[in-house]
Amino acid sequence: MRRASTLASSVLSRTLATAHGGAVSDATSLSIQHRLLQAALYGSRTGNAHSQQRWFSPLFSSSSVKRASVGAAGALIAVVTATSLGQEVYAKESALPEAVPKDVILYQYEACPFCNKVKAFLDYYDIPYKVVEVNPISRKEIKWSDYKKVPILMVDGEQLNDSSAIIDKLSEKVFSKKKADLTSEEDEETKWRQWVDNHLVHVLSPNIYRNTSEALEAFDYITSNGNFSFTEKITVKYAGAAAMYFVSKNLKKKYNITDERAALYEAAETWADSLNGREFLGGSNPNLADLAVFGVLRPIRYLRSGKDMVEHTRIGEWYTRMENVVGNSSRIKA
Ligand SMILES: N[C@@H](CCC(=O)N[C@@H](CS)C(=O)NCC(=O)O)C(=O)O
Repeated sequence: MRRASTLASSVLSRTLATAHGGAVSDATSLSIQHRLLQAALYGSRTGNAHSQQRWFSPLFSSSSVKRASVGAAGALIAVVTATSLGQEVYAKESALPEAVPKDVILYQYEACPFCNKVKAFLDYYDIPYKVVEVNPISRKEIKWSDYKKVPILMVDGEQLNDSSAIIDKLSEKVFSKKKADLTSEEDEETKWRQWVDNHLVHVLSPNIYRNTSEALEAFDYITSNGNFSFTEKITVKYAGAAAMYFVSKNLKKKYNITDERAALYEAAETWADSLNGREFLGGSNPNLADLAVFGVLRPIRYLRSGKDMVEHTRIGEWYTRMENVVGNSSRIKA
């Protein structure tokens, strides 16, 4: 009990530091965001079959996907991906086998938007990866690292930090692309990737933390999911609910958001406009910006906020195309 109250005060004090603009604000709020997201995701009951499968059994799903190689060009192979439900068919790009790193390990929180951004890239390009789920309170799984956030990606023994930097580095490795050789399409891609990091991710937290019912639904569920000890599970449920109040208010102030749902809808509409009639920002295939937007939205898509977003904006069709083209996870057993 004593340990529980110590944990509670630790979670709460980290959160209060956030609420008062302390130095740990982003790290703390995102840590708690992870817990909330994870809980709410697993608690989601009305998501479509595709997403349910992804979140409830992401590993080794027997393939409902038919893939047929339709030729190789340069470093890329186009692969046709079709779901067993006979949904739309999209060309999927894969790295040539010899360019794929042999040993990839992702240190992550299951529902962290930045981690999901990296996973969207790995899944889309069929790069096999193992996952180490980090305990967000002790972070003992990354004790060995000087960098204390997730995602951390180990690629054939090399440590890569920060989602966008990880994706840049992986793209270079797998596609031999240099940033200096940007075409105008890649310029657009860069601009929108920055929009994801500088704007979109900041709109997500206030929506997820919006009110006690959304938060409590999530925290109820989190007590039975995630990488937490027994004591932590009990503690996080109560300390987390209290913490949410402060985190949510602080984040709204920090990012100048008055109506969080309106801000989310506006971001979704802005993204829909950016497509300008194209299937993806990248044209007939997703580019890194498509993957970034999809990755950070994936954890919230089947929460109340994500459902509201799809119901009230034009982002839904693009999102469904992304689900189809990204396909099953390329995660392998650790
Ligand atoms: N800019 C980083 C942000 C990473 C980040 O803030 N991750 C959060 C989890 S969503 C984190 O690890 N926070 C530290 C903590 O939980 O203590 C990225 O894009 O990877």
